[in-house]
Amino acid sequence: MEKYYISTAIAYTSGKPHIGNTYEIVLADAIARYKRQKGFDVYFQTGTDEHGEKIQQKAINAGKTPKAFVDEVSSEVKRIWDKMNTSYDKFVRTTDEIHEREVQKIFQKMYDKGDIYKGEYKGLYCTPCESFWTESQLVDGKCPDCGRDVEEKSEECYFFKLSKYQDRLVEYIESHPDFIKPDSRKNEMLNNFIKPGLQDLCVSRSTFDWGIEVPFDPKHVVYVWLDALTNYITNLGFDVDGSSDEFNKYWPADLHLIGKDIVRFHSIYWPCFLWSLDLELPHQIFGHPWLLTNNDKIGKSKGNAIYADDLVDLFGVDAVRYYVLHEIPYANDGNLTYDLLIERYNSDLANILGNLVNRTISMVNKYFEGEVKAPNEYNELDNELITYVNSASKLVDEKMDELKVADAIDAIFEIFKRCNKYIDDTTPWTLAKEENNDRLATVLYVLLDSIRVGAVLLSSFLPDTAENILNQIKSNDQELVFGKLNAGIKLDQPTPIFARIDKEAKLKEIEEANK
Ligand code: ME8
Repeated sequence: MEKYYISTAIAYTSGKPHIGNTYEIVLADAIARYKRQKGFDVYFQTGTDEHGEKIQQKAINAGKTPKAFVDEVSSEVKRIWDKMNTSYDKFVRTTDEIHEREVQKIFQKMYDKGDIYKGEYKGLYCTPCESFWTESQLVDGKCPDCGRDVEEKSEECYFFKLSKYQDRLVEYIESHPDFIKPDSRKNEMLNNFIKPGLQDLCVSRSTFDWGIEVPFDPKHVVYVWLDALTNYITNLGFDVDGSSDEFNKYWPADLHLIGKDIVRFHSIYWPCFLWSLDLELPHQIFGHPWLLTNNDKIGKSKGNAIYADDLVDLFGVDAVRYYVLHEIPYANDGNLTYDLLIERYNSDLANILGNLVNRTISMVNKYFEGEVKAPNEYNELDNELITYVNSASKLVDEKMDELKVADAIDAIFEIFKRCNKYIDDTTPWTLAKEENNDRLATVLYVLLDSIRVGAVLLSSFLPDTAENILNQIKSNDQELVFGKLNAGIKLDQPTPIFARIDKEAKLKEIEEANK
């Protein structure tokens, strides 16, 4: 069985993850589930990034030890990932003993090899981003990543010889067009960061101690990005002295799914660290766009953060999954407001999907006492729908191969849209009135089995909804071709999915709750 290793970024344990962070795990989950459905042996890893000055400061502010603080936040992250019904195989923490031990061995190996050396760093430092910047990288004198103030800082530190790998990196990226995606991010990395010249990277800190100690110089802790990036290999069993079978099976990763703001760390530092360890590079780094709320960047400190668990309580898991998967285009930022979410919910989930399933099963009950009748001859109208249904799986594959998840969902919803139109065109109630039971049987069968194929395809994206629909039509047939539903089975009365939301009332309820 072909393997597929997918990872998300590991979330900072500086606070509760907002809906933007949660978008990433849901996106990864959809891809992981899709790959499993395609027969891949998937390893899906996520987790939390727990060291560094920022987190230490947060813990102090909260009156807690760093460890107690990160334990709490990490379990909150995990709780939300679970609430979103994500199917990760491993949740790693950078405070895991296996990780800490291996990071020390990695640092030692790089040092012994001559890739890490001791020096002094002077520069402009952004504490929230834990990054040093050069004057020319600043934007309006501020941190180019977060826009906050930077301060002059100088410290003794260990450097990683990034410069040594510059030519190899340019050559690699240029000869592997799929390594950094989307292309706009690749070009940005090459032209703005790599080609202008890579400076050696300060990979230790001595001004705080919440980190992994440098094994041969314990007043230093390992730079948080060297610590964090290696999560992709340590928990899987990479070992400087001989790695586990699991590691050898799954590495290199097929996809590191991360946000656009951290593509730089993954496409510059990470490859060079891996080369230093004589490891292969991951096949792809995909920098997804951001989710904005009210068209504004979400910031924990801005007070505009929307949290996934609150949304789930209001709308249900699959409605939230649907929104984030469908409304964030491949390369541009997406926007989330309660208003938009309710609109999408009503137009897509309630009207197109929920209503279709409900209507169809109701008609089977009304006209045939719940019995699924065998179809008779198909006419042109039937064949038109059936042809689309049979092509949908290929359309989804094409979109998913490019990680165009929203487009893949559109291709699936096209089935449901066409089913609704098919009901309008065939008017089953007229057939019933005319007692044209042969034709009515065919129409209802075409609808039911189109819904079945749609639901099977939907299971990577909205797993609970898909299961619910398949249960209601009493099918566990996973085949993605039309015509597999058994005739003769008896369906119960439908249980509605995605009941319409009264927008005004819901917005009022949210406003009250937020007071
Ligand atoms: O960056 N929309 O952690 P993090 C979409 N610990 N994605 C967003 C987002 C938004 N509004 N805001 C953040 C870190 N993200 C590091 C990663 S990996 C070795 C270390 C994404 O908690 C962000 O781009 O700040 C990142 O991929 C993930 O959420 C975690 O962000």
